[in-house]
Amino acid sequence: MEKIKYGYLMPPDWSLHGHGIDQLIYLVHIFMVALFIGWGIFLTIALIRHRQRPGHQANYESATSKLPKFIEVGIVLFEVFLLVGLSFPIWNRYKTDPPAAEDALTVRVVGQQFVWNIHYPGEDGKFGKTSIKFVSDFNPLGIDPDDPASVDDFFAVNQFHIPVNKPIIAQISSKDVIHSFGVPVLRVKQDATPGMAVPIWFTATQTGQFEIICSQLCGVGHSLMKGIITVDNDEDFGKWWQEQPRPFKKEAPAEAKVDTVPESEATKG
Ligand SMILES: [Cu+2]
Repeated sequence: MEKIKYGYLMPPDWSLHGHGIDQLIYLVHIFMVALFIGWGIFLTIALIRHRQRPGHQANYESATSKLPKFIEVGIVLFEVFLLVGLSFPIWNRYKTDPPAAEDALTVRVVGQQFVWNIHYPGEDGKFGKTSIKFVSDFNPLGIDPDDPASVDDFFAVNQFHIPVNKPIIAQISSKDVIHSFGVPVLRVKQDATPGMAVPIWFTATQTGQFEIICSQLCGVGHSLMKGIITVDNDEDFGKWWQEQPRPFKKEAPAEAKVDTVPESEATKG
């Protein structure tokens, strides 16, 4: 995988929705720098002007200037504007307007100490049922092998392939502790909580291989909990999709066996 050079600024943004998030982050940084410089100047003036020296006595009456109060009120108003005026609309646009399921690829992303399991629904678009009783080394997601919807399902561990320029709906969940599904270049971050499947959606605009990182301290192997998200063009994605083995496909169709039963036996009873 080619190493992404993040540099000193933000990682590159290769998502459709990330622009607003980046703008907000930059704005908050500018605001914080302004606050830092302002408070630094205030502190320096206070230290020099009110230092101890002969012939000066402390004044126990508080300052009468209204200026600090106005500045404080101004800061509070600006923070309210950041939250209500800017953050809420971005959140609203990003979080409350899911793409139509027909236009999107829906996958399940299930965190586990310390890997990411990706469950694809196969051609029928339906996920096979899952249950804890089917979980094994070969079936980490516990997909029910007898559910008809499982036949074309497949899963991948730490390898998340998606097509470029297509909306992806990812149901984020966890098998054990709280993880957090994070893809910096797609501006995606969502906690993975056991017992919950939280849908998120995003559209990648650039092909390539990027890092999935767990963004929530989840145990001793937390720092190793990295996956790779591969954004393919449609052709490569189609090829990859076809190549994936379908572990729950029944090799011998049931009809073939019926043929071997003598007709007299089959019609008995
Ligand atoms: Cu984790």
